[in-house]
Amino acid sequence: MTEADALAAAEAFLTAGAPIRARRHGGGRIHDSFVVDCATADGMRRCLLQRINNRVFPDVAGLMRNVEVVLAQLAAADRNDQPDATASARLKLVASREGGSWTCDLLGRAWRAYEFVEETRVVERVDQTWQAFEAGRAFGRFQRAMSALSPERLVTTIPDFHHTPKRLEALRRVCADDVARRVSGAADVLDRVERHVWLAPVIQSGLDDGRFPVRVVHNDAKITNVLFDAALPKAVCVTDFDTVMPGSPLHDVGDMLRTMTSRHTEDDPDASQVHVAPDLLEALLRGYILEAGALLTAAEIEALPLCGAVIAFEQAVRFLSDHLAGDVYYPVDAPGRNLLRARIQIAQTEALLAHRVRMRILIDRFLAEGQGDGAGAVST
Ligand code: GN1
Ligand code: MG
Repeated sequence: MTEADALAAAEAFLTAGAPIRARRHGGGRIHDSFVVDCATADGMRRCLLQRINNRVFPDVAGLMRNVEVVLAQLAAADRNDQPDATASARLKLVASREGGSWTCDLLGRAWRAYEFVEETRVVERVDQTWQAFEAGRAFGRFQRAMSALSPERLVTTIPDFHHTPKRLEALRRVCADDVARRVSGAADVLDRVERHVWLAPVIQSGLDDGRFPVRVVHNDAKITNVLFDAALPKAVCVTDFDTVMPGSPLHDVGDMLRTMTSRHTEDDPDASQVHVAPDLLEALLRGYILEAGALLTAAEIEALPLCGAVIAFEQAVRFLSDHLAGDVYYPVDAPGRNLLRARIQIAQTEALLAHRVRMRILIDRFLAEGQGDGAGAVST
């Protein structure tokens, strides 16, 4: 996929002005993303053009209907929210010339475009305490907005996406096949995965037996899916609605704990440096509970301290499976990259497990503060 392909594809959208240049954009592992400059009478306007990966999302029409429903729900929530609300409605799709929210080119490739959200930035590595607080608030606010949306309104774009036991079964199958002859070289990570298999059913069993309600959640609540203000210490909105589907808030909190409590990226090569930073942990939980604490049931609250370890474990299993299968899902810059990623995630799993008691204390404190004096309680 070249920048020239992207520029040609941009012509199919009603962009503000004429597309004149396309540059590859780093964000995301699944789609090909480009920033397209469009010349208008008032200067340059930009859009984010994405070639949708239809191997991962075969039902592109269903995916894009979901995105439209989610955007409409966010806009409605913003209208009803506080004046200083995080403006999720700033995300807008650019209509295609045919009037839809996406197009298919002559080669059968699916494309969509968003207006570029100017004066924002993505944080790859959380290094400031306020970033964890703001990101927790942003996803908490997102969950609150989605709480009014019935799960039946959305199609399931990827079945069993956070079904951790099925992810583990898939790993076992890839190990048995060993098509890429990589199992022996991954023995250390496989051993550590085995030690933590008890984590696999923790969230899923609660969904299966009805202890945890099924709700519309983001499902990819990682730090790089938050847009921060370019100048001010605040989050503007969350992005990437492709996996917004029925699930559990525990999946989202798990992804937040996995990606926002350590001053690391998923791609750092050195797993020995993985840690849970107490300031980030506290800020994240405080921000999230401030916005979404009142939504949760007693059973969900009970499970919160474990969900980060469950989702880090699941992500370790996914990276490891992909490594053993020969890097067929996640793009890599070199062979072995997915194994390094799996090592980071299993180290994160262990670090999060070691902080369970601390999390329980913090969660109970923030919930009590929210209910006690009303400060920070959910107020819509
Ligand atoms: C993928 O494409 P991106 O970066 O939004 C993946 C997530 C993983 C994540 C790990 C559809 O997300 O589930 O947690 O990578 N999305 C899909 O970085 O598989
Ligand atoms: Mg995603």
